[in-house]
Amino acid sequence: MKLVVAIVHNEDAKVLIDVLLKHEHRATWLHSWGGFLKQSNSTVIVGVEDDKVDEIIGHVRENCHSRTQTVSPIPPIMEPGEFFLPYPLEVEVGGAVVFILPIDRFERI
Ligand code: 2BA
Repeated sequence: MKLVVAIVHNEDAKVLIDVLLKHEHRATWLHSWGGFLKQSNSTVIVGVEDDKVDEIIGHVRENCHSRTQTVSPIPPIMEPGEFFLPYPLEVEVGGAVVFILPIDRFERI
């Protein structure tokens, strides 16, 4: 068994969860926070049999889309007389960042 951990855009998480449930998978939606952008994102975790992992990744691929986001850099600590012209920086986020972890043991109690 594997744990698929997918970090996705908030707007894609609901659609992804709906698709997973429609295909009779169980999933958990965690609200998370990107370390670089300091913006909210979503972590979807799915425990599945090994032979279902590719299907789950297929659903993620179909339903999670990349986006360009603009970040305003934090001004550095300035010495008197120094100049800093902040300019927005564009980064491409996602479609999804996916980790696949082995599960030693699974129990529903
Ligand atoms: P954030 O950390 O907020 O990163 C958002 C996007 O900013 C990243 O998109 C990437 O394009 C860019 N970025 C991140 N760190 C950077 C850096 N040091 N320098 C330049 N650009 C940087 P994605 O790679 O698609 O990542 C989307 C979100 O997935 C991340 O949000 C983070 O929450 C998670 N993530 C990505 N890689 C991870 C990893 N190795 N471990 C844990 N979480 C990860």
